[in-house]
Formats: sequence, C-alpha cells, structure tokens
Amino acid sequence: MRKEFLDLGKQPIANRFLIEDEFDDEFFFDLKVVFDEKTKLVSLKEFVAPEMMFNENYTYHSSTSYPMKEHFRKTAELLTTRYKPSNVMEIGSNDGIFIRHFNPDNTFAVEPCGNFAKLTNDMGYKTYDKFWNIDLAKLIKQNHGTMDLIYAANCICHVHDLDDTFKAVRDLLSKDGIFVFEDPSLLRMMERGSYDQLYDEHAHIFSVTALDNILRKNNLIIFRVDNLSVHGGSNRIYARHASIPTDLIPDESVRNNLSQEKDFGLDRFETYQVFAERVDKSKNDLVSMLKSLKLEGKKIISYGATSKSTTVFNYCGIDNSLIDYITDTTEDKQGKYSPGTHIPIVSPEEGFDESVDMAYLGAWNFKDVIMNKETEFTKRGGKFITHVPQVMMFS
Ligand code: DWN
Repeated sequence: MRKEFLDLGKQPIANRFLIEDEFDDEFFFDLKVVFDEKTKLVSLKEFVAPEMMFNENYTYHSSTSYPMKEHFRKTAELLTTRYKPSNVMEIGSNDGIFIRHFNPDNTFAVEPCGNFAKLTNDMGYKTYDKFWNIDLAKLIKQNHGTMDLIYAANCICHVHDLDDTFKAVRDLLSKDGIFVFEDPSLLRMMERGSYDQLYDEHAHIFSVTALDNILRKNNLIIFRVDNLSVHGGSNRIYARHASIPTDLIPDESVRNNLSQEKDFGLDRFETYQVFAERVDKSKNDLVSMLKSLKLEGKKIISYGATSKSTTVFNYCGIDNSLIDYITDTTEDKQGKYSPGTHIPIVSPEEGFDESVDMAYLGAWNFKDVIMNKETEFTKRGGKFITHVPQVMMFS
C-alpha cells in the first residue's frame, strides 16, 4: 500500500526554463510523495508524462561541470578495467559524457531527448532516440546482440515503470553481463534534509532496500553498492542475472547498505513523517532568513539554476521579490526565467559582480567547487546561503 507523507505543493516542469511568452500556459502538477509499504519504494504520487520533460528542448548538459566530466571518465575507466566488457550500452546518454570514453564500434546509446541523441549520433555512437522499454530492448538485441555492460546514470530513477525497465535490461544483458546504474540516495536525502531531490523527473528516490526487492522480483540481483558523493550523495548499484551462477556474489557493501538503511528506519513510514516535519521547518527558516536579509537591504542572488532549486522556490514561494536573479553557466538557460517563480537567469559574468551580498546555493551539490572558485566573493564579505543540511549562512 502506498502512503503519502509529503506535499510540496504545485510544481512546474523543473528543467523547463521559460521565455516571457510561455508564462501564461505553464504546466503545474501536485508534487506529493508516497512510501510503498510492500516494496519500501519512495515515489511521486503523480507522475508527469515523460514527453513533457524529456524532449528536444532538454537543457541539462551533464558536461557543463568539470567534476561530472571527471566522475564519468573515472567511472568508464573503472568499469573497463574491472569487467572488460566487449560491448556497452548506456540508457540516458545525455551529451555523451560517459560513452565518449568507449569505442563507438561497440558502444550504443538510448536517449529520448532529440537534441542529445543527435549530438551523440554525430559523435559516431549509434543512439536510439527513444524511451527505454521492452520493445526497444528487443530491437537493440536484434540489431547488435546482447550487451556485456548496461549502464545508466541519473536515469533509472526517472523511469515510471520499474518492472518494465528491469525486465528490458534483463532481456538485453548477456549471460555474464552486468547492469550498473547510479542515482541519488534516499538515505543521503533523508540525512541531509535535501527534499529538493524531489521534482518531476525524479519519479523515485531509491534506497538499496527498495531496489533489492524490485530487482529480485525481476530476476536480477545486486552484488555490489558504491556510495558516491556526486549529486548530493548517490548510490552506484551493480546487478547481474539472479539465476545464472557467477563469481559475483553479493558482497559486504550490499549488506552494509541494507543494514545502515534499516538502522535509519527507511523501512518504516514513521521515519518519513518525521522527515516531512523537517521539510516544513526548512521552508519556514529559509523564507524568514531571506525576508529579514531583504529588510536589511541586501542583494540576494541564486547560484545555479538547478532542477532542485525549482522545487525549493516553488514550495517556499520564493520569487523575484526575495531573489534578484539566478546566475548559471549553461548558455541555454541564460536569458530565460526559472520554472514557476519566473526569476530571471543570467550568466555569472553578467550577474555575479560586486553588488551581490548573498548567494543562495541552488547547486549546493557543487559547494566545494563553488567555494574554491568564488574566494573573491567571500573575501569581500559575501555570504552563501543553503538549506542543506539545515538553513544557514556561511563563507
Ligand atoms: O538527474 C538529474 C541530475 C543529474 O541533473 C536531472 N534530472 C537534472 C539535473 O539536476 P540539477 O539541475 O539539479 O543538476 P545540477 O548538476 O546540480 O545542476 C547544476 C547547475 O548549476 C547547472 O545548470 C550548471 C550550474 N553551475 C553553475 O552555474 N556554476 C554549476 C557549477 C558547478 C557552477 O560553478
């Protein structure tokens, strides 16, 4: 049974940055979050149609940040050295940040955002401009045979029907093949109070506990889990066929993650009720802080036009009266407005100048990188604001 524990109000498409003409017919949905007592899966109560989010106008380029480029380079190196796959397929290849480290002759990709599918096809990687499902898995198997490594980053949590997704993976995976995927960790979200991991694209936030249940049901088994620092804390899950004997037996990392999650109470509804109270407090604290800084006449901007900040601004009702504008390095976002709250977005060159007193960290997951880069700002008295793990100001 699915039980609701959190209501983040009316929310727009998190990554749909707008021009003024688009304000009037903007789409909103109810962002409510549920816990499934049976599988222990945390999901959005109402899913948004995938075509509305993932299409040829998708603006999130994984390669815009150097740390993510490095992350995927190292991941590709590690998986190649450790498992020596003879062929590779990525689900949700975005701008090719991961596949670019493999030979195009035996590397394939699936990417429903037409702009990115075109990009990676042009790079020489056969990219299927479609949503991942059983039919597509059949087609790929017919065209290229089974796959030794199926990889996905920040993509499986976007998929609504997990049973269909995992069945499709199982059908395409070679006998000794491995399925590796990474997504934000539910445990880290709960520990850090980072409720802004919840937005339209994130249909689910995974615990290892829930994935263990759902993968087993689909005849796949987790044999290893890596805890990663990227995107505010993620888990990389390694799975294989459950019914084919191999050397890859579930190791200590699986047991440790399952027991840590049990200790935290991720298998109990009450834990989520406590989290909801913390989210409510976070909203009140952030709004009061911004309002009192405004009364003192401070200029506050937001650093990074993220999907996460779409959730925060719409849930907390933070608009242009509290945040003057947002700076972001992504050209496709500049000159546009934030979803729902319509705060203007400019380049850092244009907006991150001496007049800025405070910067709310929309991209709090890049805190260290940003702090290292913006020493001039903090030296002259500028302060950053975040809500993770609690609302605070720092420099
Ligand atoms: O799963 C998803 C994750 C991986 O990425 C997607 N559903 C959408 C997206 O989520 P996000 O928008 O919250 O991602 P980021 O990576 O936190 O976005 C960072 C944004 O901040 C980018 O637009 C780039 C910008 N940025 C900046 O302006 N200056 C980033 C850095 C590091 C900077 O110094």
